[in-house]
Amino acid sequence: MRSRARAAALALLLAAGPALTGCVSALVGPAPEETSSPAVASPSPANSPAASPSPPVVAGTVTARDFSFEPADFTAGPGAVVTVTNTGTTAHTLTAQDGTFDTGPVAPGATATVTAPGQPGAYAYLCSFHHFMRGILTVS
Ligand SMILES: [Cu+2]
Repeated sequence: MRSRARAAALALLLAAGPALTGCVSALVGPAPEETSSPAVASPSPANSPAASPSPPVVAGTVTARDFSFEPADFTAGPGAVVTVTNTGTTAHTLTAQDGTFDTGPVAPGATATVTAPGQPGAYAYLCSFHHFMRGILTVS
């Protein structure tokens, strides 16, 4: 286990966070769902029409891998839905530190969603299994 080296790599990834924010803005923007994206492939089994009268807009996608989020820092509109895809080989969660949102365990290869808080602000989150996996969801 070369966890020390891994931690160093993670630190580098986190340092790159602000640079990644630009990418997310593009994701979060008004861009209509383009069918060309190979990563989308969402079968959405939980397509319950009775659930919500006005479905919130899709804000973007975060990837949880071993052992970081990409992008770690991202922006979503109030109440927007963020899709979390786990491309790693172990389960991860995307959990607000204040408990506002939580995917619960996301198995390798699985996808989950969280709903961004309705109140603008910066919400720190982490993986409840690996507390060094962290990021910030900015609601604005
Ligand atoms: Cu994790």
